[in-house]
Amino acid sequence: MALVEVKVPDIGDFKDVAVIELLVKPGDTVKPEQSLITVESDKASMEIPSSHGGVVKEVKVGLGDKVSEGSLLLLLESADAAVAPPPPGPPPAPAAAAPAPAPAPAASPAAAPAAGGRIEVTVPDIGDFKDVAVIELLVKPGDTVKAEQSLLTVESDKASMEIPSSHAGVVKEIKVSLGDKVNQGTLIAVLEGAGGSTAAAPASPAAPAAAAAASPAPAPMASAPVERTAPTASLPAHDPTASQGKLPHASPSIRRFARELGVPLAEVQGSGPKGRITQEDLQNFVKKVMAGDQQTGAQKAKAPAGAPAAAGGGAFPGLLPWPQVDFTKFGPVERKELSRIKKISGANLHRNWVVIPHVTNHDDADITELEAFRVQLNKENEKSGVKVTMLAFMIKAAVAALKKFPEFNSSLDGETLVLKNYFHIGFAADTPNGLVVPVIRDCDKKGILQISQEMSELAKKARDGKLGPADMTGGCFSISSLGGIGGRYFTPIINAPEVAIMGVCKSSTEPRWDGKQFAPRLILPLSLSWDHRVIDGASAARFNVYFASLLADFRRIAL
Ligand code: CAO
Repeated sequence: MALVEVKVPDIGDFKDVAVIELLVKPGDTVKPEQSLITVESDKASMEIPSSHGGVVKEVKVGLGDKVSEGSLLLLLESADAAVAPPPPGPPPAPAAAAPAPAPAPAASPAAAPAAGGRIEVTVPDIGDFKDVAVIELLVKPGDTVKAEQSLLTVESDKASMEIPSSHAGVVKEIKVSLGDKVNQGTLIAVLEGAGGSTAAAPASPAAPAAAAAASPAPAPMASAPVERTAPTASLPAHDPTASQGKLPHASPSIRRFARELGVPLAEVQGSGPKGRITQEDLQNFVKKVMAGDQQTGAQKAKAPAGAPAAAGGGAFPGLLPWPQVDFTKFGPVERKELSRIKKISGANLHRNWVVIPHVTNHDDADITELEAFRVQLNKENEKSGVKVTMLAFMIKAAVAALKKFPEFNSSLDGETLVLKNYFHIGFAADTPNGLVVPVIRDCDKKGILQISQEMSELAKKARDGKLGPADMTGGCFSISSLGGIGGRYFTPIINAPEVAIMGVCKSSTEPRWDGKQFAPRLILPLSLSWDHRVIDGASAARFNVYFASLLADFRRIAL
């Protein structure tokens, strides 16, 4: 038994191509020419075969690694190292045991274009690909195409490739149909030239699109041959589990389209020949996800855990792009870049709003007596310089409510709830540059005066832009007060990883029935937003009722 190093053979002009699929693992027995990995460039992908048979001892590449000719792929324990020596010369055609040393199907030189005249586009040199079936027509009569733009996709047993146009122009006629077998030189389309200037130079074929420049050498699979195993779309491509097993059968353009939409191709049911995924299959999949009839594997796997990654991974297939509007068409505008704080807080608010299933419960607190007490306190403390605010009372009330309803003082860690035995309360502060949430620590151990003082110091620091990270981290629960401004109720966004936030608006004197008559009472509107993964509606209603009862009679806090 000899230990054999299996390397990437000559793959033509392909350099630094990404490994998108590992087809074997340590312990597997492989035969010579058996496909080991799949690599992919922008327009093509291929399977790389083994130079030897044997048992895989170690895989030396990982998903996403970039490889070139000579890169070490794996170590094999081979009983017959001599049987299939590693390729000193031209390799045993990669692309899974040689479906094709296809030179880049650089646009065929084709018939010389008379500027603005009729151009016949033929299949260029596609190496050993013979009698390959047309599986996809990418353009139709009337379309304007650029030189090197893909016109159709052909497919052999183990690879597929897009065939580019040799010239720019308008498609007059498509000369092949789905299922037709084509070879080098087969006429595929007739174009009306767009002046011929953009056409590929007949003598030296250009590389097909982004794929490596066409090497006239019979580079195995060089440019666009795209083996049929598709990389899963971007979403699961980053999810190692999704790359295991059989990958779907789809053309490069479909795979690219799927990646753009974030669709996991492995989950799409193909309706084409041999289960090939068509554009229609992809669109139907997206429609179903959008309609809620279907979840992607990533959604199924991650959503219940409540991990922010569920949304952070961008799992919104089919989401419409943001409208691109030229506002100057409608009137004069000026552009102003968002402040640093707005950029940071905006990203956090966006994530929290999208990831957390928010529910907001509204209630009222009668703060008639408390406000009278606060005014009285401030009169007494006038000389101390510390102004007692309603917010300080609300912070103390929040601590008491968190003690009574501990799930409000928690954070989700996957499927585990982390319950906190400390009481750090954040408060939203409006600053000229945007919203920040400084945190007052250990509010259970501090009195109203100390909390008021710390709050005023932190609010000043916030306005002066002097808050440090330590001033804004570690919060358990936040309060957002718009009381100094106005409004009735709103939906505050939970400050993750907290699970609830109390929003309060401006108190106003309202008539309230006291059992005998309507009496004027000072009413504070409350808006409690909570994370429905952790808290349920009954608990939220109880929390509000208790919180309001404390503000209505602050003596209860001592109970
Ligand atoms: N009802 C009626 N009046 C209220 C009130 C309420 N709920 N809350 C405060 N007030 C009064 C205060 O008593 C004060 O009146 P006086 O000047 O007569 O004493 C006035 O409104 C201004 O109060 P304030 O806003 O300076 O003080 P505060 O303690 O209430 O709030 C702070 C401090 C930092 C929270 C606040 O300045 C702030 O930035 N609020 C905005 C928070 C915010 O933007 N939230 C939205 C987040 S979601 O986008």
